[in-house]
Amino acid sequence: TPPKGEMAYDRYQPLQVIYDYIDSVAKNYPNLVTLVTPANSYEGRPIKYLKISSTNFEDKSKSLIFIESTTHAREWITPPVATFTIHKLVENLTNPDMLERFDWIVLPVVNPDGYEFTHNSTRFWRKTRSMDHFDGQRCPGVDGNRNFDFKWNTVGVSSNPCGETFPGGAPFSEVEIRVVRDILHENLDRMVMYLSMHSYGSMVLYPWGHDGTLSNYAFAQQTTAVNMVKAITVRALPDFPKYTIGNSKLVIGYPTSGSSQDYAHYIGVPLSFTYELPGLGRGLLGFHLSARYIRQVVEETWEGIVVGARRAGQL
Ligand code: ING
Ligand code: ZN
Repeated sequence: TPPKGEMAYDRYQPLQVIYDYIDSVAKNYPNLVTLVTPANSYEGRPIKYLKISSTNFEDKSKSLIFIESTTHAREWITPPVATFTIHKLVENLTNPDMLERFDWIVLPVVNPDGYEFTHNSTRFWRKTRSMDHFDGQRCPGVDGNRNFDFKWNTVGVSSNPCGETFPGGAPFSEVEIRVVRDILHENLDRMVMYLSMHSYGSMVLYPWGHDGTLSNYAFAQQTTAVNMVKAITVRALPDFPKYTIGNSKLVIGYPTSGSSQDYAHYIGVPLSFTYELPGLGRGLLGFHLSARYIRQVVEETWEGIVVGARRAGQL
């Protein structure tokens, strides 16, 4: 039987089940967990995250790690990774150093409107569902991972509002992305690592995405990523794709501007990674990893997070 409160990881869950889980964790562990609902999405759904601390989060005495997922609606393997991280920190603390040494913020669904849309209407929707951008064209949605204010709207974006990588009418036009921005800034002085969960491709990526150059932290980023991937690989299924590591432009093969990974690093987070979690198959099918692999992916990814945290704590 699963430990107290654990969500089911044998199927992909709608938003309400994820939110019920977050709410129940906050209710059952008030000394460890604080639920924050900083804003509602464009369509009015709450955006929820947990602050997790074994001491007092507001003391700001520990280094902090921030994990978010589901900026892109169709990347269904990412919210289970976030809720499983919560589970391992709060309900099943097999790695007590993770709470002794760090406070955590976990935001499982950055884009609740898009996520619900993929469940109720269009499985492979990527963007938000906002309709504010300019005149004429009636296409909803902005690519949240092109909406941050670093090199915004310069490369790797679609100027067409109907495009998958439309960066919005202005930087931070999306309320969902302003939530991520505000978490980064509010906790910047002690944030040692930021993980942005995406799928798919089995990659750990780091800045700079816009031009493929390396930051001053490239050595720490590369060695941390290598260690995270080693830990994942120990637990990985032998016939799953092998993880690759590196600068996002060089590894993925296309430039990106306005990404959260680059923005976080630009404002001063030393270790800022994009995880491309595993997918099988090609094209859109890769976003629809069979639910039988959810538990495998969340458990192996947790191993990577633990090793990354330990490394971040040594910087
Ligand atoms: N991939 C990411 C994207 O937003 C990425 C890859 C993220 C590249 C951050 C560079 C920086 O396109 C997916 N699958 O969303
Ligand atoms: Zn993505």
